[in-house]
Amino acid sequence: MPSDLELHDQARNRPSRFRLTGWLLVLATACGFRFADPTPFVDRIVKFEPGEGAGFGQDKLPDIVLGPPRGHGKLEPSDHVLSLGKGGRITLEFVDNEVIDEDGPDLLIFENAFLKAPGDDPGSGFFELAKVEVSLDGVEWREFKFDILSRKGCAGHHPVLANPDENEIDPTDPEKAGGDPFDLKDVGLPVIRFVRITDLGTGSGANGTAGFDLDAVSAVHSRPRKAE
Ligand SMILES: [Ca+2]
Ligand SMILES: [Ca+2]
Ligand SMILES: [Ca+2]
Repeated sequence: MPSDLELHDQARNRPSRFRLTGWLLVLATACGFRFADPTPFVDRIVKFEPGEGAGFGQDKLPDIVLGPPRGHGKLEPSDHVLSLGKGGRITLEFVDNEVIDEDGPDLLIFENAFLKAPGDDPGSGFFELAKVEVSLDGVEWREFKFDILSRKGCAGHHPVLANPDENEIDPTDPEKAGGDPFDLKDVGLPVIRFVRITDLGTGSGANGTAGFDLDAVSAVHSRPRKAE
C-alpha cells in the first residue's frame, strides 16, 4: 500500500526520494556544507619567501610540503623536504580542515632533524630551527614562544619517525610520529587555519639546502571545515 507521500508524488509523476534529496541539499547549504574526508595535513601554500641558500625541493612544489611526512628516523635526514634558506619563510593554509585546541598538542611540524649515532642523546645532532606562528584568518598572527639555545618551542628540534611509505606510524600521533608539537592553548587560539614558519638562521646547510627543511605539517586535533 503506497503512503500518502508516494501517492502525492505519483500524482506529480516524480519520485519522492528526489524531492527529499533536494530538500536535504537546501538544508545543508543553509547550515553550511562541510568538506567530506578532509586530510589531516596542510593543503595549500599561501606564500613562499625563500631565504639565501634555498633551492632544494623547489622543483617539487607544492606537493613536497603537502601530505604526510616522510621521516627517516632518528639518525638520517629525509630528503623529502623544501629548504627555506637562511631567514626564509613559508605560509601554509588548511583548506578542507581546521586545527582545534583540545587536550595536549594540536599541530605537528616535521623537519629533517637527526641525531648523532647512536642517537641516545636528544641534544646532540643536526638542527635547523624555525619559529612558528598561527592564525585563523591569515591576517592576525600569534607566535609560539621559543628559545634557540634549548630549542624549546622551535620547529626542527625532533627527528621524524612517521613515513606512510615505510611504516605504520600515525603521522597525527604526537606520542609516536616525531616532529615538533604545538599546543594552540599556548597562544590562546581555539581554532586556526594558517601556519607561518620562519627559519631562525641557526643551520649551516649549503648548496641550496640552507635553513629549515620543511617536510610536512599535520593536525593532531582537526575537524572538517565549512566551505564558504
Ligand atoms: Ca587538509
Ligand atoms: Ca591543545
Ligand atoms: Ca637545511
